[in-house]
Amino acid sequence: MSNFSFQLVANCSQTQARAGVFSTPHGIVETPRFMPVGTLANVKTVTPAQLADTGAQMILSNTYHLHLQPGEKIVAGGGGLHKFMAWDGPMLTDSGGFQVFSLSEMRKITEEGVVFRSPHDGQMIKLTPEKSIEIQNILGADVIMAFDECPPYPATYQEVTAATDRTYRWLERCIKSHQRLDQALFPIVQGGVYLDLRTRAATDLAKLDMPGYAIGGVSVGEPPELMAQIVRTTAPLLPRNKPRYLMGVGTYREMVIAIAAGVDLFDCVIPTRWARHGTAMVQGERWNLKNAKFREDFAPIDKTCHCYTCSNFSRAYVSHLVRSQEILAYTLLSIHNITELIRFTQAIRESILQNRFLTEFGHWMNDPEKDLE
Ligand code: PRF
Ligand code: ZN
Repeated sequence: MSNFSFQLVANCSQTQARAGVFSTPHGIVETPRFMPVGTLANVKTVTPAQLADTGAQMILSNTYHLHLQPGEKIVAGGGGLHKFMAWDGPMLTDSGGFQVFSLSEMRKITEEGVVFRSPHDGQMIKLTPEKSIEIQNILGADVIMAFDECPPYPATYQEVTAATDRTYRWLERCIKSHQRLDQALFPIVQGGVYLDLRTRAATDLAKLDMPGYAIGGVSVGEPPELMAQIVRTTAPLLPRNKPRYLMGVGTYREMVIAIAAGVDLFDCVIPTRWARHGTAMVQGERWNLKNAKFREDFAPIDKTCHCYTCSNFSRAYVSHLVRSQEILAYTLLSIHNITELIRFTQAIRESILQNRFLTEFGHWMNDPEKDLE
C-alpha cells in the first residue's frame, strides 16, 4: 500500500479544472487548494492552532533556510519537522535550488550542484541533488521536491535548454538517493517561456511514475500572459491522476487561470507578507489598514469572513494595531489573509463539484485589473 493517493472527485465540463483529494501520511489535502508558506518552520506570526483554524491543510517549508538555520540535525533532534514545529498536518519542503538562486550571493552552478556563500557566516555551502534529498529526508515533510535549476527571466533559449536538461539529470540523481517511502518526491517541470522546452520536459517527466508533479520557473518576472500560456501548455501534459502543483503562485487571477488549466496546488508568500505590511486581502482587493478611513470603522475587515480576526475585531481595532506597530496586527492580518486565500480556493473547489466553475470564477480570467501584484 502506498502512503499516498490522489482521487479525482469531479471534473469541470468546460475547462480542465478538477477537484481531488490528495492523501498523505499526515492527512488529506482537498484540491484545488492554497498552501501557506512556513519558510523557517513557522508561518510568520501565526501559531499552528491558529493556522489550522484558517483551513490550512498542507503547508510549506524550505530546505535552504532550514539547512542554514537551525540545521536539519537540530530539526531531527526535535523529532522531525512536524513535531519540531507542532504542525500535525501535511507538509511539503522545497528543495533549496530556487532559493539559492533568488537569495544568496556568490553562487556557482556546475553539473555537480550549487555552491554559495552562507548569508549567516560567510561559509561556503554546497547543495547537490543528493544533499537536498538527504536534508529533506531528515526534515521529514510528506512531500519533498526535486532539486532543480530555475533559469531567470529573461534567459536565452540555449540557457533555458541547458537548465531544463540539467534539471532532468538532477531528477535522476534525486530519485536514486531518495530513501523514505513515507515521503513523496515531486519532480519539477522547467523550460522557461519556451513552450517546446516545456512540452518536452513535461512529456519526459510524465513518463516517470511519480506521486505528483510541479510546474516551476513561472512567476519569475515574465508577463502574465506568458505565464498563462506556459501553464496551459504544461499542466495538461502531466498525468491526469496525479496532483499538480504550481510553485510560488499566486494571486486570485493566476490561481483561477491555473485551476482552469488543471492545476491543483499553490503556494505564495503574499498573504503573510502583505499582512506584515498592514494590508488586508478582501475579495480581490488590497486594503491598507493605515488608511484614515478605517480609524473609526467598527465593521469587521470582511463581513462575509468567518476567520478569528473577522469574528472578533473591527477594522478600527486592527488599524490601531497597525499604526502602533503592535505585533498582534500582523498575526490578525495573517490569519485573515490566509483564511481569505484558502476560502477562495475552497469556493472554487465547491464550484467544480457543482459544475459552476466557469460561471462563477470565469470573470477572474478575463480581467487583468484583477491582477493584484
Ligand atoms: N523551483 C523550485 N521552487 C520554486 C520555484 C521553482 O522553479 C518557483 C518558481 N515560481 C518558486 N519556488 N524548486
Ligand atoms: Zn477574516
